[in-house]
Amino acid sequence: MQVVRSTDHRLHFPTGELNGGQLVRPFECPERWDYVMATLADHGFTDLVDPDQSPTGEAALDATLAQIHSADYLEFLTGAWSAWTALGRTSDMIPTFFPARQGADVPGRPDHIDGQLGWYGFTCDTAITEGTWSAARAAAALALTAQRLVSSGQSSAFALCRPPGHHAGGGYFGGYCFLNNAGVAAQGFLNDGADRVAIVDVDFHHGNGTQDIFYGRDDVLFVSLHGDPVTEFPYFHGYATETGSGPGDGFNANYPLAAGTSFDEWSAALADGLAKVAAFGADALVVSLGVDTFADDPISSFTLGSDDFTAYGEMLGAAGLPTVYCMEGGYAVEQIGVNAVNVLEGHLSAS
Ligand code: SP5
Ligand code: ZN
Repeated sequence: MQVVRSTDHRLHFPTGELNGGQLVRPFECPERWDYVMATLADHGFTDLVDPDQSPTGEAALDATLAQIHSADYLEFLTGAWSAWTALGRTSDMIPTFFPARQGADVPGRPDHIDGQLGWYGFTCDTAITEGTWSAARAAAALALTAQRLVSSGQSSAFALCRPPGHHAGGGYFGGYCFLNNAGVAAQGFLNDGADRVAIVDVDFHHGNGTQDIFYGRDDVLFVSLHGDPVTEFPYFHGYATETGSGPGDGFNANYPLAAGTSFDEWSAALADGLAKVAAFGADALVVSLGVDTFADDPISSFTLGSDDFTAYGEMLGAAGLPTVYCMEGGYAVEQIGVNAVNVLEGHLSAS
């Protein structure tokens, strides 16, 4: 399996994250990438690929981003840091002010950058820094490059995305995410001729951004297994009652699971989700690969052990679909390499 990666991820590293009322060192940190790379090397994943950042590649990325994010949101991300520093500010950008009720009654986007941060951001756990836009673009380029490899005949590929993407919606950032990398890969498959694409999100947190992007569409089936939003981030979405809207009704499947969920219960939900993928008749599969379901993850509450990651990688591989894996969360930093690589090895042994 080829691995698409870029050192540009280092351009994004905020100094702090607001967690439980305190500014802490971000859980989503650059060392995560180092541990995954080191474990990949140890396990013989040595076919490393650069993202396509040629002018053609960049143009393809822009075209695909425009299909899943709004133009005004992309423009905001592009210019956010200059708008911030124009005020003489030098610290990381963290949203402070939000429209009540998600802006339902707000006449329009404010002009001040502080207002825009709350307009486009939905959390205070995610800061924008000088290099965030470049890093987020590079991560999305990894996803698109991995998809291109698979559409051109590889059976699977791994995009080592950082920052992650599944909390980024059509017009918002948060949950450490800015651009929806898995959404880019899914849209890329459709653009290259697939009729139906399934996204299976195994990150501990609900992929609210991916759900948002594809909620009204019937060409992308979204399946997410996650901590029950009654008690877990992102709190406001991820309920089983959210099944899609309009033509997308029936193409969104959420599996909220209680704190303490074991691998037996979790894998039963995955089996159910994969049966939906099979019934849907997907031409390709995108996996939002967060490994924060691990028992020792510092911000999550499931109980998977490292061997369980191999077991569910086999289930994903047995689906027999052309597959792109996009890295999402996982914050037990020293174990995220082995957990992620176990999934890839499980996939390869079963496909
Ligand atoms: C990509 C991804 O995994 N993003 C997750 C963002 C979660 N940020 C908020 C974390 C809230 C943690 N609450 C800790 C509760 C400890 N039991
Ligand atoms: Zn997560």
